[in-house]
Order: sequence, then structure tokens, then C-alpha cells
Amino acid sequence: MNLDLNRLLYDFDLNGFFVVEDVLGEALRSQLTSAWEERAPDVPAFDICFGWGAPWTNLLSEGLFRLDPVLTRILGKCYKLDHAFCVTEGFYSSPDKLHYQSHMVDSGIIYTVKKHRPYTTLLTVGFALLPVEPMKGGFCCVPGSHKAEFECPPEFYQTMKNPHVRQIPQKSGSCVAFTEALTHGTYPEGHDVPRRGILIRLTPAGVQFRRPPGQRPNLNLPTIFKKIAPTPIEIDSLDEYSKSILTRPASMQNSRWRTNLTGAIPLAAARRSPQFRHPPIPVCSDRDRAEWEQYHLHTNRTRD
Ligand SMILES: O=C(O)CCC(=O)C(=O)O
Ligand SMILES: [Fe+2]
Repeated sequence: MNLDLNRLLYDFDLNGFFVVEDVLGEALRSQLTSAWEERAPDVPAFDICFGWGAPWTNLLSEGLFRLDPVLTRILGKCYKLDHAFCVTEGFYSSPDKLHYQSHMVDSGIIYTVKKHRPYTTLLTVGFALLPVEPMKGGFCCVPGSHKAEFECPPEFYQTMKNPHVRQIPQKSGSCVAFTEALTHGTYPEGHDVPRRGILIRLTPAGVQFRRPPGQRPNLNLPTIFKKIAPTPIEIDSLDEYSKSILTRPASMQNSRWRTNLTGAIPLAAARRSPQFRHPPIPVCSDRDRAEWEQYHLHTNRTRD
């Protein structure tokens, strides 16, 4: 694995994404593949609960951890894991369309550069357990669009017949890390080949993307996602790195534990913590629901 920071940061700022090869070793890939088949053999996508233990936790301690030097340069030292999920060839992030663009302040999705550092509020690290061949499914984007200063014309949200779109092939074990401020999506051709992608979403300290199930119904869980009963995490079984990215508070000021990981930390246990101050629990409003429908990318559409 080559973690040339200057090169990765240059790529990230220029294109909105970077690729690192050989992050997940063969043994870990094969453990994850077996665990995946056992857990959810027939669904296009499902959320990962880190209470399932190894190898899911090894994905963090032996996989994501290897990217820590570049992740801290983009997300700061206190970055957190917001949520993570698995996708197959049946998954579409948005049907036949790309989504998102630069400066989505209302959705909390921002990319900027200050004092020679790139910042983003939501970074996705997409690991490939199986290779993604050229022009066969996987991640695609409009490179550089995370910095666009003009509204994206509707025709450039098309995935096909869009001269700006680039599909990103991946070797197995590699990752493509991208800011969600990039106009991006799932490449719609080549879904006849299997895909085994793991998408981990990270935020800097103080930012939370998925709303915690403790606060309101988790509408961010699309219906194609298999609903799997959460398993509480044995916090003490985690290594320091995994523990820190899974349990860091969304706000350093008023809560000790985050509660937005499905089953990560039972709310009651979190409430017993002396520093814990939870805001009143809002009920999901129609406005929230409409907002979700408008902005959230995942749909329940699967390929015929
Ligand atoms: O890799 C893909 O299919 C697209 C994923 C995506 O849109 C995302 O993670 O935000
Ligand atoms: Fe996306």
C-alpha cells in the first residue's frame, strides 16, 4: 500500500476523490466475504452493525486504520464513523442519475480548502472486496465538481451520455475515498458482474450525518436495506482506534457517547454517563420526511 500523502491530497483537491490500492489484505477480504454471505446473502445493500464482531471490526482496525494518516489530514484528528454499509451489483445510489454537488450547506455537505488543508463534512471510503472492472458498475463521478461554482445543469446529472462522467475501476482490496460534495453515483452499466463494496462514511468531530435512531425513526435506512436486528457492541473488545471512531461524541461539548450507530451504545448506558446531556427527542415531521425524500440518494429501486 502506498500512502503518498502529497499525491493523495493533490488528487483529492483536484478531483474530489483519491484511490489507494492494497488496503485490505486477502485474508481480511475473504473473512469479510464469508461473513457477508452468512449475514445477508440476498440483499442489494445492508447496514453494518459493528456489534457483529470480527471481521467487521477488523475492517476498521486492520483496514480503515491504515488510511488514518490521510484521513486525519482531511477530517481532523477527531474524525468519526457515521455509518457504514455493504453494496452489491443490485445497488443503485440514485436511479440513472448522479447526485449532489458543491456547497450543499443545507444538507451539511461541504468541501473547502483553508490554510493549505482540504476539509469535507462527509467523506466516503468505498472498499472493493471484488474488483470493479472498467465501465462495469461501481462508483462514478464528475471529477472536480466538488469545487464547481455554478449550479450543475440537469443534463450533467445523467450517468450515461454525460461527457463529464468518469467511472472509477477498482482492484480488489483498494478503496476510493471521495467527498460527498462531488457529483457522483453508481455507474449503471455492467451490473451483470458481482459487486462487493463496503462504504464507510466518516465525518469530522462535531458533524453528524445520519440522524441517530435514539432521536427519531431512522428514515435514512432505505427499504432495500435489509433491516437486521442491532447487536450491542462490546466496547472493551475493540482496539483503541475502532473505539475512538465509533464512540466519539458528535459534539465534544455536551455528550460523552454518540448514539447514532445502530446498537452501538444503548441509550440508557449513554445516559448514565455523567457528561451525557441529550437534547429533547424530536418526532419526525412531514418536513423532515420531505427533506429526506428530496435529498437522500438511496432508493428502493433495484434492477429488473
Ligand atoms: O459507489 C457507489 O455506487 C455510489 C455510492 C454513493 O453514492 C455514496 O456512497 O454516496
Ligand atoms: Fe452518494
